[in-house]
Amino acid sequence: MPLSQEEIAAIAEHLLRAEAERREVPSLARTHAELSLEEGYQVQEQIIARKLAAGDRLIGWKLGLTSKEKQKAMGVFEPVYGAMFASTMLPEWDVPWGELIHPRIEPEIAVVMGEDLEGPDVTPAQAVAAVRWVLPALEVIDSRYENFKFTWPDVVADNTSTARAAVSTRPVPAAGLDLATIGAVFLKNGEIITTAAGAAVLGDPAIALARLANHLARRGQKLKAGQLVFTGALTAATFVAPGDVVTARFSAWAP
Ligand code: OOG
Ligand code: MG
Repeated sequence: MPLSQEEIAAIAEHLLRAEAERREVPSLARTHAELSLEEGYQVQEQIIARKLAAGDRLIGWKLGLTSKEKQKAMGVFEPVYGAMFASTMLPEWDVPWGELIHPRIEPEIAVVMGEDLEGPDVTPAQAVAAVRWVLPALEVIDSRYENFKFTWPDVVADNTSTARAAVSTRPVPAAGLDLATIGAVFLKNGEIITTAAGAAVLGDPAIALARLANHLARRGQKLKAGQLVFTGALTAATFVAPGDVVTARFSAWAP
């Protein structure tokens, strides 16, 4: 049975409360086994609306579960789309432990749109042509669900675990840059955890960007010039504890 608007709103409230109180909650699959993907996005839209009503600002969007490594790690084999807010962005490269539940960190290629990009039927070539800047980035994800255990609709409802993120202060012009062959080395406390290339993201982050624009079109939205997009982690996320130092080195920015 489809959920009522009241039930959708109640789930959004429940997840926002978990975030505010830094408390993990059981997977919705346990309480709302019937939650559909469409309803997951409706919950996410409620969360976005409530954050904006509380004074936050939408600064862009993200994809998640775009790499095989992430999909295998989380057991969800489809990309997901979520929103990023002014409050998501970290002013310093410091994890605010006291504000989070059980953060994990992952390396991403982020882009800044130079032009609006509106679906449907956006191609990867059109998507990449609308990008102005490319930025190496780290995303701090913090699923509101116990032990990061979620289903596809669950993670969508939870705004795809969005918590915090940081981007490099050294943007590189997108023109002439092949996103698929950007190499990345991901380190924790000086040890290499994983290595990857941009192609880990659905074959090319440009494909991810086109899929995001087409997804947004289905939801009556578009990518706007100036918006930031996180195209999805290149590798599985790493657990972190206070004192850990996580670094991502990207080839386009090699010294
Ligand atoms: C879901 C969010 C995934 C990514 O880049 O793959 C994500 C999660 O793993 O908690 O942000
Ligand atoms: Mg991510």
